[in-house]
Amino acid sequence: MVRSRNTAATQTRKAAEHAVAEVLTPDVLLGWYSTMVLVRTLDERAWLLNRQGKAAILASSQGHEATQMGAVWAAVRYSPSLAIFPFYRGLATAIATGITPTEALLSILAKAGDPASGGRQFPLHGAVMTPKLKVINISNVVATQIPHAVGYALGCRMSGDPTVTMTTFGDGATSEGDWHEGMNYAGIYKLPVVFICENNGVAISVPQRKQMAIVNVADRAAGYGMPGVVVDGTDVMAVYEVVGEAVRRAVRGEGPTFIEAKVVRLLPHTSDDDDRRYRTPEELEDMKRRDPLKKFKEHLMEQGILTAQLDEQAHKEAKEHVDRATEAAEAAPFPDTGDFYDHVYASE
Ligand SMILES: Cc1ncc(C[n+]2csc(CCOP(=O)(O)OP(=O)(O)O)c2C)c(N)n1
Repeated sequence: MVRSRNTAATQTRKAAEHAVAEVLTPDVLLGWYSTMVLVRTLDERAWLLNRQGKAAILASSQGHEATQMGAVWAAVRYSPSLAIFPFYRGLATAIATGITPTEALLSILAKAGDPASGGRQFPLHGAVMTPKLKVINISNVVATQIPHAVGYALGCRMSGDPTVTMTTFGDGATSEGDWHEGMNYAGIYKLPVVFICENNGVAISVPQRKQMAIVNVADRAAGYGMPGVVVDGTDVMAVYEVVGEAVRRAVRGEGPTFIEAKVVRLLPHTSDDDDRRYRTPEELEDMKRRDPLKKFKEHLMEQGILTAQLDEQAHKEAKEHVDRATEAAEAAPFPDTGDFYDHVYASE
């Protein structure tokens, strides 16, 4: 049943909160939509801050949001406890875990209050404990998080900790030895790991067809003795369902799952890249038709859950939220030069 507009607007105001669902009611879906609008608005703002010379470098999550958010929401919903090892494109992952837009911008602007690294790392890199889960390490070094995630899952098993471990990465990461070794180990020991490949079809400028002779990366999972599932990563509800099943499988002690979520990368690889050198305008137009936010909006409107008025409200509130976060982050101090060597050398 669709709740009244006022109630839905209240839900919209809670846009940064988790929307972890028992049942996907219209209210829950509106909450998801508002949070996706918030992340998109934040990502666009971060890009602007980069162009103003205030943010050093960014890897946008635009086009990956449905996979990143649907996966975290399902994992939080179905696991008793969750640890996550994401990759650098994870702004939507970060917000879904409970990191606030202000915290994300403190990191993007390299300010001392950055919860991941105190402003000492690439944006959103480092480790952070959020109320709901542990983000153990976000690193720029492609695929290194995969053996880390598998080792963490092994540690949990050995100490009787029921945590499920999730790791996210791109298609290019599956060309790295680290990925193969991690997958193999998790398969042999049936560790509770959910591997999520956010396949946007390119590793910077290298298309998938030049990386592997198969269409679905998921086919590789069979070689490691685990299920390989392909999902439309631009469909948040589809992602929620398959990740939910993979997490429940891990909780039951049945071992790891590999999920290949087909997504689109709507912006260049990073803010330092010019994708006009390797993507045609027609290709980009085609990708925009698969924009997860646009698709979710159309779906909710078709279902009569979202109205033009609620949509406008969600965008207005997201902009206000991001404006406040930008103001706070811009006003915040940079790290003190005196603690430059902290966490680099042992002090005693
Ligand atoms: C070990 C290592 N090799 C190379 C790089 C440079 N590099 C950064 S991102 C990237 C492409 C990764 O592509 P993919 O895994 O498909 O993720 P995407 O960025 O497309 O989401 C490369 C080669 C790196 N950071 N680390």
